[in-house]
Amino acid sequence: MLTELYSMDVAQSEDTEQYFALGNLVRSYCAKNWSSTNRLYMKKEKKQAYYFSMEFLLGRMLKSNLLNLGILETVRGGLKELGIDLEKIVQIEADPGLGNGGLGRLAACFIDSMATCEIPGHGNGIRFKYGLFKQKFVNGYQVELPENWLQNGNVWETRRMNMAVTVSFYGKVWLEETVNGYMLPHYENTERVLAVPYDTPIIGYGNNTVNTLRLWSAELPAQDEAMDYWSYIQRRNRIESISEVLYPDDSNYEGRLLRLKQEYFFVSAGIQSIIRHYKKMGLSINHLAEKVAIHINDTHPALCIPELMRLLLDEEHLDWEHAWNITINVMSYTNHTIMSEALEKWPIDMISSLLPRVYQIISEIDRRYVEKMAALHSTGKIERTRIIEGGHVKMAHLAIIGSHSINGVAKLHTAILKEKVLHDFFLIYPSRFNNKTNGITQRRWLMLANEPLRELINEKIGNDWEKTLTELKMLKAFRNDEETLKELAEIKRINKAHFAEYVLDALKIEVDPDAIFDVQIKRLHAYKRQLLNLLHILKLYLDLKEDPKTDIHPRVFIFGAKAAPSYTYAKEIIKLINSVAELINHDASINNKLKIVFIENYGVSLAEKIIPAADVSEQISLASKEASGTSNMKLMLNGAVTLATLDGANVEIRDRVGSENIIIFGLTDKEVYQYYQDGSYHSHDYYENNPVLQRVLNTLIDGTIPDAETEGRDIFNSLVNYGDEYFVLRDFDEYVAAQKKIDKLYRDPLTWQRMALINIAGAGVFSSDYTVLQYANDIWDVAYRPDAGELLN
Ligand code: 26W
Repeated sequence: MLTELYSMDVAQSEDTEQYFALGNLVRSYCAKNWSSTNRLYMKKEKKQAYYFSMEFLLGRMLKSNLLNLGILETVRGGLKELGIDLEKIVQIEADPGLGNGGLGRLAACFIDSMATCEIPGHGNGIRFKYGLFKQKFVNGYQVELPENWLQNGNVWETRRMNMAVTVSFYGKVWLEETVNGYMLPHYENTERVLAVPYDTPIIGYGNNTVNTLRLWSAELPAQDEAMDYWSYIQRRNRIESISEVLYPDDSNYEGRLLRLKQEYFFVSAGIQSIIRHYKKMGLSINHLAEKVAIHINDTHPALCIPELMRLLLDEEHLDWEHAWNITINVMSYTNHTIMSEALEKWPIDMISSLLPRVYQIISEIDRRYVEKMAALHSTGKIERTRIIEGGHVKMAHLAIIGSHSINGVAKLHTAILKEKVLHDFFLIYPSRFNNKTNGITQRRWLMLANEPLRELINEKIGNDWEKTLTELKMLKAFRNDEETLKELAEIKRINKAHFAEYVLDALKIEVDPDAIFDVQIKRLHAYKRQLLNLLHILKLYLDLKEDPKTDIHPRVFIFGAKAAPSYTYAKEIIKLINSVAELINHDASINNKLKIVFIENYGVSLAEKIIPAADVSEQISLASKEASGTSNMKLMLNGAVTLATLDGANVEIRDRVGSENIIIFGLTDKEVYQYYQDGSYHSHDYYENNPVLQRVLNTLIDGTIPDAETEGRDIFNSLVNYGDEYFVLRDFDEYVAAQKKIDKLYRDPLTWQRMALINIAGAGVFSSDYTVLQYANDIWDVAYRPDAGELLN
């Protein structure tokens, strides 16, 4: 392959050529299974599920492809014989950061699991030219740089020009009755965009299934090239910008036209290509819902609903009732957040001028909804739930009204949707609501990221768990086996030493692998409360300053977090953490008892390094706000002990490991809602009445923290004087007490390792294999691996 690609032999080649040669080999190795999977699906007319997601946060693919193909060890060994280190060449691959956080990574775990569980399921999204911005710290401030991940090419994708489709924007539309009585739309002056698919094979683990991730790129259609030069360039730039950048917002709605264009672009292209493919099987459009399921990952692809209606009405000439029936049966929707600032709603003017025909259809869906509900529900409820209201189109309402299934992502989250956030809808459509607790793939997050742990587990209980993760429960038999617990400790120590090397190399910070590695890795958001973590660190710092003999086990606090570039408050928190790190890491009197490591540019590849090295998993969001969380699952699977509020999936983690093996603190969701109801939270009182907390908060404004005056002051005010929206001060004491407990437990190594072991043993239910099987069974009604049925509880 090296010779074919680069006309050189191994001795002459460098890492980059070796990486691309190997990548090409792997791709051709799976090519046969890829086409035979497609042929099989076609021949058997298998129902297909399509996961529509704005984001797929894939991470590097070379090793996961090798693992799933079952040739990781063979290739590693073969390369070694040639004097090549696999670990070195996998680093060459750009980490495709086509997602912000949890939602995008979930989509990536799901497509891996669908292929593994032999579910005919594929991803559909956008081939962003630039991934999520690259984060750099300059003087402690976050600076965003472009992430040009495609610069050196992408071995995994195949451009399929013959499958390109056209997506139309703008223009005028009017309806005209044809001789056979159809109302047909006529379009004038539309802007046409060519959507070109790039397909990536998604390889199942230990089987012959290879599904497809189809990502769309926006290009100028060929016939438009006959224009004058400058108009051509301008138009090309405008069109190509559609698939250029991923919006860096997480849980924050940005009402921008380009974003709406992106959403319609991949929705329309995806649905057109699904229908085209469906029709190739020669089936009548009337049976579409028997062969196709479309999943809407958060509201970003909610235009799937009017777009499918448009195609069924205008192209297939179905009548409204019939088309609507099909649409509801095809569509299902997952909600990923209850944060009101994340709820997408588009101004009528924007959507009606960009997508005139789609807007007509949305209006008609809304009109019929109101009409139908009038006899059944109060006007108040109808007004609160209709799609078009207050000059906006509410995307969540559209998604709910047009889907047969609406799910939350953890038990608590789904309960809150039913009882609070979507209560009106729950009363209207009770049977549509269901829960699907998130999951993670054990292949990337244990088998690849933590090879020593994988080996130890295999030694103890065999390798059935690799296919059936709940088998990890067998580890419980070793809970009192000192030898196993010590081996577990050794592995953690190795992983920590490994990560410490990276930290020294990349950040020039020396950390002690015998310290507690306390990890909070997730997007920076006020509700996730990185600030609570920081206030506790400041408390320890003050304790040590006051009495250097304060008895605490040394700690390394590890943060990884990007802030949305427009989220000023989150960026201030980043600067503050970095300033506190400056202060503490360079204070000799602290005697290395505290260190702060804020990893730059946190993403999938860094997560793979950090998670195996973690002792403590910080999951400290304000109860009710974190829909599920998935880093909590990855960290537990790698033997970290969770320090958590009863939020999202933390509740289910507690149920699995028992209260003795997780440290829970803080308000419950019920208490939070109670506070909202009686408006009785006054953060200022906590500042006034709690001297320890007061002393800690004062460091934000009294010059203790270097070079962060403005940030310190703003953050102080937000907590003390402006109401402390996320109850940081309220939960402070309980958090400090919980951290003390961690300190004590850690100093008893056997007890600690027993907790770690029980966490690993209990993590089995959080495999995304189970999650996707439940989607396949309960929502999509598609087939799956015959022996997987028993995995569904
Ligand atoms: C429109 C802007 C925008 C962008 C992204 C709004 C909302 C989002 C996502 C829904 C944010 C997100 O990633 N949510 C996370 O989804 C994970 C997977 O279900 C959950 O585990 C996290 O708790 C949730 O915050």
